[in-house]
Amino acid sequence: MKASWDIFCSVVDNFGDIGVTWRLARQLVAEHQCAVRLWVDDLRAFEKICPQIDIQQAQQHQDGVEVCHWPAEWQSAVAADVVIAAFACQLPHAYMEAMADRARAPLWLNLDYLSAEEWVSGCHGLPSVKFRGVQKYFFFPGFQAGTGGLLREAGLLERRRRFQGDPQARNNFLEQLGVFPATSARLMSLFAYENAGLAGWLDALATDVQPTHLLVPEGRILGDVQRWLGVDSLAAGALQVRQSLTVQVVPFVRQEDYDRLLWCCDFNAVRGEDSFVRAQWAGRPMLWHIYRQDDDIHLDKLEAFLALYTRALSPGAKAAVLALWQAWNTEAPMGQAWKNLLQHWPEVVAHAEQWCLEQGLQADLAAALVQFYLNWI
Ligand code: TRH
Repeated sequence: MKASWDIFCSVVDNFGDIGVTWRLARQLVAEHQCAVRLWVDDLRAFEKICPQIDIQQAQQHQDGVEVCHWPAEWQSAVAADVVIAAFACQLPHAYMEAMADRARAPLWLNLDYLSAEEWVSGCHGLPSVKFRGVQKYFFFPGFQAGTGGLLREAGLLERRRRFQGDPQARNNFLEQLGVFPATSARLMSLFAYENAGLAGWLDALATDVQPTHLLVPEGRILGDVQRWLGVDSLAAGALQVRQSLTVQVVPFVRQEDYDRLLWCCDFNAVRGEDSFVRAQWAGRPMLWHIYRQDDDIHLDKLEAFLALYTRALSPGAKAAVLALWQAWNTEAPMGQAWKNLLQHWPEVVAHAEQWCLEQGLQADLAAALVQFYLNWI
């Protein structure tokens, strides 16, 4: 019989929590024939990345996943064989009782945040707390051997390469978004939190000899874009030209289309956790706006990732990548850092594909979870 999986997702903010769990749920169904229930407490956030969700329905099926609204007042439910608490969310007490009441205890996992820090491989798979004899385990995604790996659907990289090798597919996709970049333009996407460093970067793009067409999905960075452009409001469809720079606001699209957007671009600025991983699978140069945490502990995570990511670069290219990522994440002036990166462009382009290939050799996170379960039973 198929193993049953319950994934609990509490949307803390933005779209990363649901972005990750929705991807995982679909992949467990499609590639591992698991019966998956995804419990989400905020269907509106879900609807943004998956518009076919009916936010009025407490229970519905999407892509083979049973999507359930996680209500504030928990209704009783039978516990599954495998229970995943995403990003350390607290399960309903009654559900934990149901886990303990099962004839055979379920496998209970905390799916943690993604980090490249070294301690992660030491903690991955370790036991955490117990509830009435039910043991919880830490499960850490990661970039290195000994971690749970990264979410990556079967055939993703092949699909991505086919798309990138087919100019007609790219044009058709961009056309649907109303995007018609000049052939000489560098196409870039910008998905980021508010960032005071943006103005200096846009200045550098506007005065560059090569034109840039910058796609900005509707979201938190728009205020900074507006201020730089000197306009009062910007909505999807808005297009503004300043010297060499064309800025175009694009709608927030479904998750699959955001992947295509990343695949189309020559450079992607991303944020959080999920878009960060998807930009790596796009195989194109990128810039990460890491989610800010108290006491600047996010900067340690940033350093840890940069140490891995830049390991194979020449000293000059490495210094340029480090300077750009550090400037963006400390809201320091970006202009000179961007110009320096352009000096190393061919190397940075080749490296993005190479990094993607290397990461693609790891077992993916869904497969690692299923293996963990098989080893446990
Ligand atoms: O939205 P994020 O900032 O999400 C998170 C949350 O803040 C979370 O609490 C935090 O823990 C985590 O970051 C680190 O960034 P992220 O993770 O990249 O999620 C964005 C999701 O939105 C991702 O699944 C891609 C999707 N997306 C679309 O589907 N369409 C779009 O147009 C865009 C721009 C994104």
